[in-house]
Amino acid sequence: MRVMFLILMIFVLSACNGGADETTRTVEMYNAAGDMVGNATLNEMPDGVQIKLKLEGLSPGFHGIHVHEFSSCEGPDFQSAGNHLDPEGNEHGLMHPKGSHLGDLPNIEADAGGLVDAELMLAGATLTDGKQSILRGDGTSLVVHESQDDGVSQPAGDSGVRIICGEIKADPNADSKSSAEETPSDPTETNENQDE
Ligand SMILES: [Cu+2]
Ligand SMILES: [Zn+2]
Repeated sequence: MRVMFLILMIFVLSACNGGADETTRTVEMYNAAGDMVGNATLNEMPDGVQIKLKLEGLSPGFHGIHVHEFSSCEGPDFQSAGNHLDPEGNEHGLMHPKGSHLGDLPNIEADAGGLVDAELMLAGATLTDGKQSILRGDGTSLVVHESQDDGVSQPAGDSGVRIICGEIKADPNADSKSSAEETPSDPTETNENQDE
């Protein structure tokens, strides 16, 4: 009886962990040279997804930032991320009368030292299921641009080239970078044993 209770508790606890993955997510951000330059923490909120962003190494001033449609950040140009996430078929820009894309965000500002410490809200989006989810399919990506987004020009606010990208993966364990912390269940998977 006690064993059954323990098994039940373990099941309940692991189910809770699974739920937590859908309401928060940490995204590693990489520059065009492939260096990790910060991270973004995503949190599910009643009116959208909150993005807490910390970056380094930018040019001082404003930079456009958007959620793009594919979970793929292949440098140096990050074209693999696709266009802005836009499930409703809208125009680009938070200031556009027929806007905006679901993935559109206000500009971020880097200080004189090139640092960004920002808190953004991706209004109307969710980390859970549905059309507005940024974890749809394989997921999406968070892309920072060289210049500022003017909020109205098509298709991307005239914000210039893509300089930093982070994959927002639907399955965070699918990437080898994030699964490296896990202990391999089979000893033959470790490098140490391969040359014996
Ligand atoms: Cu963009
Ligand atoms: Zn857009």
